[in-house]
Amino acid sequence: MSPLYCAAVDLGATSGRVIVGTWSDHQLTTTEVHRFPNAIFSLGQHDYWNITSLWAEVRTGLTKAAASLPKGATLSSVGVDTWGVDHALLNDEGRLVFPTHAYRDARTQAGLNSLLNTRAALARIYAATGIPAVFFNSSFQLAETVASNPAITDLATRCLFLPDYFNYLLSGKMTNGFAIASTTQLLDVHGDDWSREALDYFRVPPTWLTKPVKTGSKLGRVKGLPELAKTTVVAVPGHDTTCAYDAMPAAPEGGDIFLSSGTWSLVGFENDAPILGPEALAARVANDRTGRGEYRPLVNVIGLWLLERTLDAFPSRPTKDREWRALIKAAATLPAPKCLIDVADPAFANPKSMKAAIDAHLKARKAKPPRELAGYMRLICDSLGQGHADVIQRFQEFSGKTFHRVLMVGGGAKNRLLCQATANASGLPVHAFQLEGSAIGNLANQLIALKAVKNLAAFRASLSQQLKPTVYTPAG
Ligand code: LFR
Repeated sequence: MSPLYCAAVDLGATSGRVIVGTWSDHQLTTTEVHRFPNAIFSLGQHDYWNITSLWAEVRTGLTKAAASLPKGATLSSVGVDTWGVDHALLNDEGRLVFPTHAYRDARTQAGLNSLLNTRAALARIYAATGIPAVFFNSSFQLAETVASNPAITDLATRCLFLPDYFNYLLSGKMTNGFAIASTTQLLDVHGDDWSREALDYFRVPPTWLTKPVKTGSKLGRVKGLPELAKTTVVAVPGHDTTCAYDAMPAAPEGGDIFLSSGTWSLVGFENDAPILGPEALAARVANDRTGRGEYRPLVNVIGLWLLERTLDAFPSRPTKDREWRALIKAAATLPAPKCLIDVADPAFANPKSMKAAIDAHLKARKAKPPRELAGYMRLICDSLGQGHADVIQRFQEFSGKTFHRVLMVGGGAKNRLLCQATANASGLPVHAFQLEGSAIGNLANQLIALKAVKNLAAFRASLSQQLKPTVYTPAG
């Protein structure tokens, strides 16, 4: 059979990429054809995404993707995944009628506090949606938009989450995708449609949303890019974390806990049922869903955002691979910090200076801040390792499962200090895979939709044969 070519558009909060997947002889090979930085920008009191420039980068990437193919070959399909929760408000013509805020904007604080302070409502919304009250939820964002701009309910007729919006720009079709819908705190945790109760509580007009479509739906051919005129837009799980989890070379018999380590550390697993109740709510368990509708309980641990933002305070921050390796080596030779930071402290969500926030946190615990960058690196890796282990422990208690391995993907899987700290704190071997998890999961879902691969289990089996992890065994 001749090879099949697909393009994955994978947009993250700090960088985006377009990757071409070639499926040939039951194996996937990938080529990154375009990579670009992404960042939140502030205007006045608020934080936004630059949607126009992201769209320009997507177009550039797809043009490069088409140009990278052998003569006469075409891209069969394209799929888009992005970070969760953020969205675009549109009118019927598809015009943007409100700026696209970034989820770290502090505008949600008042709504969040009000829900956190009303115990009965908090429990009710968790029971209805399976999503805990976290500052970035689309629910709080939309509630704030409606409350502070009441005219928006006349101006906007549709709410598309970011992967839905890019799917629309590509195909001309407005849909809400299932996986991304499950990140909003507005989807019914027991069903496959929106939760009337949550929409009412947050005052989100139900007409803004349509019943979410599952992964694999074909949205039509790409419009406006002549090189891709024959390419089909496939609704993949629009949420990057869902795609990354789909790319986990998991054992078919279970026993694996997943860690997608990037800006966030996303610790979770696949389960037959949601994990609900007061303890799960207190532990901030988010019952995200796969693109097929299964449950994927997970906890957001703050992740390498801690490090990314701490580096802002150091002009000598590493940029090249060699410099990163030297920093990790220096951090590894330092003695283990006497006092770790509690990575669940909300003070680390979006401070003006991360270094100052860490120093203040340590001071409050009567501990001394590190003296140099390597010390911060060591402190952050060890503290994140402990944060990962705490979540794994809670998940074992909640689910009654015993996990045997941690499967780790994402940028953090390259950081041996972080991998080892996670193994040590959890007491489980960490299998770290060098793979662009989100893009690979995005491609896997396209191949399944194109019927080149039977199902996810078949894809994972083929990936397991192809990949060799680095294994970190717990010390001691
Ligand atoms: C990771 C991620 C997380 C989500 C966070 C905010 O990129 O998608 O899963 O909780 O971004 O959207």
